[in-house]
Amino acid sequence: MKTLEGIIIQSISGFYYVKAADAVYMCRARGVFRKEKLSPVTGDRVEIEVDDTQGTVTKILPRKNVFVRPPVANVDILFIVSSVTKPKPNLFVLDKLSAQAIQRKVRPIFVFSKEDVGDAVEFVDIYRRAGFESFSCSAEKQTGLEPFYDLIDHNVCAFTGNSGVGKSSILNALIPELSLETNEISDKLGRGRHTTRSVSLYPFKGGYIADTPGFSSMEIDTRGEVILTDELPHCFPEFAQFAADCRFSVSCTHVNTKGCNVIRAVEDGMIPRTRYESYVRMYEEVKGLANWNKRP
Ligand SMILES: Nc1nc2c(ncn2[C@@H]2O[C@H](COP(=O)(O)OP(=O)(O)OP(=O)(O)O)[C@@H](O)[C@H]2O)c(=O)[nH]1
Ligand SMILES: [Mg+2]
Ligand SMILES: [Zn+2]
Repeated sequence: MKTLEGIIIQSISGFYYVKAADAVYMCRARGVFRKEKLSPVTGDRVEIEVDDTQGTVTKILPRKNVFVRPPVANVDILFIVSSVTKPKPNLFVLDKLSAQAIQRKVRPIFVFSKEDVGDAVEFVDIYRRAGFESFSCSAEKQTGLEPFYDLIDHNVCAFTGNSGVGKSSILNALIPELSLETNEISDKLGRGRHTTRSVSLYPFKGGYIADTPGFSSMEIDTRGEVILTDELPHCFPEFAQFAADCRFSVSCTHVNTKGCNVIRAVEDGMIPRTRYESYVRMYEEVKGLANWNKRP
């Protein structure tokens, strides 16, 4: 029996595959995690006790951050992937995912895939105007993939996005020997078929990329990932330079407020309107909750 330190590269039905000292060990988690309501996730740095190729995860090392959906830890960059068509981007979902990334101090980057079958310019532009990195690509035609090489360099990155947007296809284009399973989206429903079933890390350029199971748009409820109204404006960083000049700056919620400079910036075209609309919708969703929490 020896103790090693490693990283969880995959977790499937109760088993954790831990890469440590150049080997991969199939591990179970120590029972105590369940009692502590703590479960190891892909991306976790862990201590394991092993003999031969099997072992036990005995300790989760401190996390930089952790996402509930997809379950992945210690992420530097979150690639928020959507396809320009089939399925079409749902900007509210993208804005929610990026807000959750920012709240965890993870850098969100917007990727518009399948540029071979639709026009990505409008979408790419919204997020560039909002100050984010944003680009389009095609896994099919192998175009626009260069930014991944620069960005992934020594970082841990994760792909997220609806089922069928082409996350696994992009990974296959970047690392052809992976041959990950991909599937046509359903013609009838116009959605993906939930092909990828677990979160897995693949080594790339000194870092890792995580492929994750896509979700359906309906399923973007955010249990356990609520952003309260106080924090919400910070999750829309493009508001900051304007928020400073709101008439009642400290207390301005930027929602139907007289003298709000953020609203003015939206009207002047300085902040993309879709971003502001997502902000208001997220604000309305959590408004009651924040008040309840603030009660003495
Ligand atoms: N035209 C075109 N089709 C693409 C492109 N990338 C992926 N596809 C197709 O889109 C479908 C879904 O691709 P996947 O890679 O399985 O999507 P995914 O995001 O991994 O889906 P889940 O694993 O279910 O989350 C497949 O039929 C792919 O061939 C692209 O750049 N252009
Ligand atoms: Mg997939
Ligand atoms: Zn304001």
